[in-house]
Amino acid sequence: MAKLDILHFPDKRLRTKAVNIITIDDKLRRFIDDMYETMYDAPGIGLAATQVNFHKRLIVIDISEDKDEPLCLINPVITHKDGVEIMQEGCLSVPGFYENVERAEHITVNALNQQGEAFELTAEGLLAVCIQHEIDHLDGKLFVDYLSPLKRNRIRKKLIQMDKELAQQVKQPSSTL
Ligand code: GNR
Ligand code: NI
Repeated sequence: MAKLDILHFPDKRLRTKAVNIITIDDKLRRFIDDMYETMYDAPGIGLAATQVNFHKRLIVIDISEDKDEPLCLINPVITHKDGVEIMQEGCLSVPGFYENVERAEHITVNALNQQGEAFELTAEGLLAVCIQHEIDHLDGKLFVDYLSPLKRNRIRKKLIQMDKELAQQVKQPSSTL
């Protein structure tokens, strides 16, 4: 198992549109395990492959309190949406920022599991929000895209500054200062 690096907004690679997965083999299953490790370690309730610079249609989710209900969706497609729900969202690719986003309240999604078997899932509440947030990632979309340009630009500038400082800290660890 390995923890993967998560890309941060405004990294252009987060704008890549992911392609469908054709072969579900042991190599992919090992990668899915790495995605779970990365998500649980972060910690987050979901992770899209796009966020770890792998541009295929794959997401992992676990919204359970005890972090024991892993859910993997390969090539997910939303076949039905209804209702409207506003929820405060965060994103591991936009660390430290939380804003209200409007999504569908109920969804039906079709996907493949880690064994390559097709399944259908209906979701509402946090799970529905999370699935829509993750599928957006696969399409190169981020929750900040739903905010005003003013808010988005403020977040962009702060994250560029934060990542610059982080890179400096890596070059000069406190022990050597
Ligand atoms: O950990 C996460 N929490 C979250 C909260 C509200 C709405 C969506 C999310 S997903 C996010 C993890 C993440 O960035 N997934 O792409
Ligand atoms: Ni996200």
